[in-house]
Amino acid sequence: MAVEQTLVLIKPDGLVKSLTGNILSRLSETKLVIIASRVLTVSRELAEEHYAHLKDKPFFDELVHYLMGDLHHTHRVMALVYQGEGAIAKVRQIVGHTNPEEADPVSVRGAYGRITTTGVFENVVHASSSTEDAEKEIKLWFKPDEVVGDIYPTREIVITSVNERVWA
Ligand code: DAT
Ligand code: MG
Repeated sequence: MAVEQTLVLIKPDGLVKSLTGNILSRLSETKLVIIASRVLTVSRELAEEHYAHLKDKPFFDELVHYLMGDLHHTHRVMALVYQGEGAIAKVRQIVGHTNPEEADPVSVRGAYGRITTTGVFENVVHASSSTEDAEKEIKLWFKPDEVVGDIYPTREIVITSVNERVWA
C-alpha cells in the first residue's frame, strides 16, 4: 500500500459539539501520523475554493456558510493532515458516508451528523477522497512549512516588502 496524505477538517458543528477529542481518538485507531494541524477562521474564498466542485449545486451557498461557521455561531475549523499507508481509505472508513442518514452508525458521520431542515448535510468532518483531491486540499489549507516533511515539491520566492501583523 502506498504512503498517502489526507486532509481532515473538523467542521464547526464538530467543534461546537465538543467532538474534537472523540474524532481524534477514532482516527488514532488507524495508526496514521499527524503531520500538520491548525485551527483557523475560514474565509468565504477558502470555503468556496474547498467546495469548488459543488459550485453548481443548489446547496452550495449554505454549504459555504456551514464551513465558515455561520450556522454554528463559531468561526473555527480544525484542519489536520494525516499520513501513512492507505491513509485516504482508512480515514474515509472511519468518517463514513457523505449523507449522515446513510452512513454506518458506528462511523463519525453516522453517529454525530444530521441533515438540516434546509437539506444540508451537517456531517461533522471532511476527509479527502482521492490522492488528487488530497494534494489540492492540503495545498489549499497549509503552507509547506506548516507540514512536517517534504510531501510535495516546493519552490522558493523572494519577498522584498511584506506587512506582517505581530503581537502588540
Ligand atoms: P464528501 O464530503 O463525503 O467528500 P462531497 O465532496 O460530495 O462529499 O460533498 C462535500 C459536502 O457537501 C458534503 O460533506 C456535504 C455536502 N453535500 C454533498 N452532497 C450533498 C447533498 N446531496 N445534499 C446536501 N449536502 C450535500
Ligand atoms: Mg469530497
